Amino acid sequence: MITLWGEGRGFRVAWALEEMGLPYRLRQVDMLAGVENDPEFLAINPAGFIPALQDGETVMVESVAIMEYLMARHGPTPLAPDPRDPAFGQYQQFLHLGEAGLAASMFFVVVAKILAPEDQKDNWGTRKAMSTFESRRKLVALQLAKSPYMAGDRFTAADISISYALEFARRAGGVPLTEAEAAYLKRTTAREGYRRAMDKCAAVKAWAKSLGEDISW
Ligand SMILES: N[C@@H](CCC(=O)N[C@@H](CS)C(=O)NCC(=O)O)C(=O)O
Repeated sequence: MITLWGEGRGFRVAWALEEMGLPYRLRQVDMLAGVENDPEFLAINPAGFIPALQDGETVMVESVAIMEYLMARHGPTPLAPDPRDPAFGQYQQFLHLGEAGLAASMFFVVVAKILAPEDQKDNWGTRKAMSTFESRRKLVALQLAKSPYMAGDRFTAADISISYALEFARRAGGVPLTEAEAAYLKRTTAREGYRRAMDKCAAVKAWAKSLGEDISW
């Protein structure tokens, strides 16, 4: 049985698992209580961040890498286009840009907003993180002007990666979405796989509910 450790970016992994119809259990990791109090989790990821995945002998971290692992090990799946598909380059680009360009940049804006001393909340580093997020976001806007999904006309794991990042920016960073982004999220989050992942990820679901999102499915 596959075990997913932690929500947060683990939501991407839960969504991919649901889309693929793979059975798994979600082991909650309470980051606020402090991972130093969770030796079972530290044995899985000694670096102490979420998510992590355990699949038999395989233990790994990094949400996008975990999705790539699941699609390769347990696929084939329509979530990953064939490497000879003309859309493969765009797919790979947005799969990684969702984390490396968008969520990773926004993460530093959000933690500064929540945890930094007042005079450090808006410093050079947080402004740079925000401008990096905004520059990568332009590529998403250009893609959405051309096609409904990141890899063209069908939903792929790149959309899981990008949708997570946009939702994180909106929910945690207070970033207002453009009309095109909102319409895109309406498409991607209407999927059964997203809804099942939300039902599994109790903390993400409670957070969305507290923000007044319509999660009545
Ligand atoms: N690039 C990583 C980011 C992992 C990450 O930063 N996770 C956050 C929660 S979503 C975390 O555990 N932060 C605490 C820390 O880094 O110590 C991924 O995509 O999995």
